[in-house]
Amino acid sequence: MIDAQLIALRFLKTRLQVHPDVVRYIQEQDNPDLIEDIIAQIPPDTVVVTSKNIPGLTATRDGTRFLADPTVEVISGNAGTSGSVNGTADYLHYFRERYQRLGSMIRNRCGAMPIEGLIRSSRYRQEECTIIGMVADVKSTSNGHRIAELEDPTGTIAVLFRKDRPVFSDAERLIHDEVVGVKGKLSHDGKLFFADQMLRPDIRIDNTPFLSDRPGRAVFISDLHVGSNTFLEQHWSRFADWLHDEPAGYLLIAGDLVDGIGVYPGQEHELLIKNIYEQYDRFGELLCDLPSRLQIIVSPGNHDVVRGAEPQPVIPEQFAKTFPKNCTLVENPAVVNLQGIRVLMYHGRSIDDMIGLIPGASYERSGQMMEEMLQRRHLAPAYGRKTPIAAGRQDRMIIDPIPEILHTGHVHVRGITTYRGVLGINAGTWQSQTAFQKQMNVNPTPALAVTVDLQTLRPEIVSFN
Ligand code: D5M
Ligand code: FE
Ligand code: ZN
Repeated sequence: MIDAQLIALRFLKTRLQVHPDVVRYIQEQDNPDLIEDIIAQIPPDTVVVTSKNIPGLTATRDGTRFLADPTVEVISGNAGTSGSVNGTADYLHYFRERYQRLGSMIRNRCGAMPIEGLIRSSRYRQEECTIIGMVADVKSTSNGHRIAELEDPTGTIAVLFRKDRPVFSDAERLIHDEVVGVKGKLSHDGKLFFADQMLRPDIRIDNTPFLSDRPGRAVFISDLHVGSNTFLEQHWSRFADWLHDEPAGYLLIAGDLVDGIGVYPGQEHELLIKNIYEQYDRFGELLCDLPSRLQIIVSPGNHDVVRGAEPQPVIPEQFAKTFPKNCTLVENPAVVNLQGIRVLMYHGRSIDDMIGLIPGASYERSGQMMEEMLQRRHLAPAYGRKTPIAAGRQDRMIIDPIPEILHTGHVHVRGITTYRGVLGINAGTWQSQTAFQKQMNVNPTPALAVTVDLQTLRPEIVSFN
């Protein structure tokens, strides 16, 4: 494999900086001539070499689009699709499917060997090869290296990521149950695999978002927590007034519509509306006060009345009696199509788990958390922690197709990011800090909305503080 530092140095010699994505791409291609090809075709005045400078790479869009007009098309996450789990057979199917689908995204970029075949034969010892596995376990050694147990349908192997290798920064962010490829060499005795490089399913570096061919604006929010005494009703009414003059066609709400009942200890002392039906009635009234031209898309979160296990079903009819007609109820997660722009809505409970597992991750950086999801092509990689997942036959948490926009919530902290052409939006909350959040050291950024122009995908933050 070509050393990352050598690649960077070669570009520096030509007074060029190089984006880490390009370094990674050159390493994956394992073609040293590519560096000279890039340099030969660099336009003058270039400072940083990006994926646009790689010859032969052209803008790639994921799939074809059918332009839903004027209504919103729900691609996945329609009512009644969350399903139940039927015993261990479904559970096994779930993980096999997760492995196959995420593994095939990696296999497209490298030829991988089955783990069992690799261990059995002595032929491959000390030869560079690639394996693809699900992380069954991962921990640090007493010397500060990282060791992971990778599992594929044929077998398992211990993989060592040395702390003095560039691959270590990827290995530090390994999460249980994610699927990764590892390039490296098997030890003499066939018991340990030494990793040189890690490949995640990821988004292609030439991924280019679809743009709407006609004007359109969408507004993104989440986490209203109606019914809580910390719901910011005055800020909300300012938002409602603003919407009357804003030429937006769509309003998307990514969960925690109401505060719910009995969600956290002592919640009853912080509820203004202590009846769950009345909480949804009030939420519906708030939506009715918004302009009727809006298409409103509503998905649930962990405070909502539906089961906590993801995918979460749509808000049941008996709670949605006051909701306006221009309101579409979807599951969590869901993919919706707005004028060809695909939006993946996910409340974001898994962010709690990722913050505990990824060094340096924090609630302040919700944008980075969305990048971590996109790199793993999975909304909730770690199974069996704080995020309950209903392991039905299909893994609905896999990020496929690639959306133009990933819309999350839950953390109550605003975050906006663009990762390989995908716009990540977390608009924060409409609830001020609760006593519980104070205790947890969560510092919310309330009363913000994010608007996106569907012709440019440019986001803008609007504050109602
Ligand atoms: O989550 C609101 C915020 O509070 C979000 O940043 C996660 C955080 N939170 C929620 N529950 C917990 C627990 N149990 N530990 C630590 N942090 C937590 P919401 O879903 O609106 O309550
Ligand atoms: Fe919330
Ligand atoms: Zn939440």
